[in-house]
Amino acid sequence: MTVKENLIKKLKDKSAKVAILGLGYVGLPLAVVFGEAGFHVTGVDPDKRKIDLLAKGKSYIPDVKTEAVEKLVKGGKFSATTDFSVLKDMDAVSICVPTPLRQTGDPDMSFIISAMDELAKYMHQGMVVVLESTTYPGTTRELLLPKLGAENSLTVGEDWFLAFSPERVDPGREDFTTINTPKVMGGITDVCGEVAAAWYEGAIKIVHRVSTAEAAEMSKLLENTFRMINIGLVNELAIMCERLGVDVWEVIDAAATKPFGFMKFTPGPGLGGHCIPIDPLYLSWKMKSFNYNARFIELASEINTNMPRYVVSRVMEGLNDRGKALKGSKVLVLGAAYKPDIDDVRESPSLDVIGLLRQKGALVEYHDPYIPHIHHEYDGWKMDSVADMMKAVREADAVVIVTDHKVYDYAAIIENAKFIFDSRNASGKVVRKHEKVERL
Ligand code: SAJ
Repeated sequence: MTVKENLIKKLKDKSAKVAILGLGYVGLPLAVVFGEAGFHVTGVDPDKRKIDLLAKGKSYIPDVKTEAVEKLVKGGKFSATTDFSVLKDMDAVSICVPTPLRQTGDPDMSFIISAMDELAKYMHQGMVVVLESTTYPGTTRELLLPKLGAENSLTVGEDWFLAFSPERVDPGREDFTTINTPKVMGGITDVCGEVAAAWYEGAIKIVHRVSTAEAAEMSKLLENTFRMINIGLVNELAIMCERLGVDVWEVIDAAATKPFGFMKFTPGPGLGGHCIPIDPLYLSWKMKSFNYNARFIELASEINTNMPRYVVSRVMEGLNDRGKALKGSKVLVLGAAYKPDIDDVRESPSLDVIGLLRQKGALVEYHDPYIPHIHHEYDGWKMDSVADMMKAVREADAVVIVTDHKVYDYAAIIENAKFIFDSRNASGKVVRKHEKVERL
């Protein structure tokens, strides 16, 4: 029996030992899905707090139920450790580590490199490795292949197998989760793709094969670049409509009545999250090495990045129309999270809006039911969410709706506020037009 045949047999009968490197919002759900499919799973993460919680059978990821972790831990199907040496006994390893941007806007590959350097120490014949972290096309072949294979005198596609499979976890989503979201899989060689697909098919409903790791890497970037560019389009449309004196929300709702050939996106104060504002820049960065300027991405990113400044300019105009300068005015920002009804503040445009308001001398407070404290990573300021939101609404010269959390009573906010700038059309759910309210 060849190395490949032996490994495929172990993957199909679930005797293969599985390891997940990185136990965050991607890795932990994946570990649970593989464990519940019958594999023995070992999670590896340098964060001892995570490991200690998992050892007690507790989940720290809202999408992963503690009961699911507890059952797997008690059943001996899942354990977690900070010790990478467990990898010497593993057959199948999935790498689910962050790929953020550096402050310079370039890809930060440090998490992938450190996971890869650890794994390289324990590589052996008969392993399959799948990278899930969103990254630029070529990462799997240019970075992981030489480090994990050649340096260990292992021949890929014969002694070991390497593939890329983009993560598609949307935190908080309940209709599509790890197990029922189709999974794209592309190998360094066709055999690599076959082995990696055989592994994932044992746990995930639909595995969609592509011919190379690069095709899989690129498909993920298309998914999120598509969103970023279309959001940039409607953000620019909002600016054009304001100049034209046309209601952009009415225009978008009208266009969305078209039952085909149109997909609704809505303008906002900018792009937040750890995917949409970041993933496309991995592609444009890579294309620079081919002397190709990804103009769509650059332009959309420029428009989206400018939206916080545009929102502040609109607040300034609204106060001016009411005889007030922004400087010295009390401004309450509603919402710090990057999108409604979640507690994630990563890359949130709220932080930029608040920072710009502070720079212009406004007396700024914020409220977010999910986020009690915020701080600006580069500017260094810190703030606490106000305790009495409605009191702050009454006292503010301007209320800026930046994140349209469902829990807010927008009718009461309109009633108690002097002036509202609404960057999400949250007030539109209550009233189309109101003399106190201006919208993007
Ligand atoms: N946004 C807009 N207008 C829109 C949609 C989004 O301004 O029409 C803003 C949001 O407020 C947020 C940012 O863009 O600040 C990103 O929003 P998002 O809805 O794309 O949410 P994310 O960042 O959680 O994106 C994730 C992605 N999932 C993965 O990468 C696996 C994305 O591919 C999903 O399509 C998206 O969730 C989703 O559909 O919820």
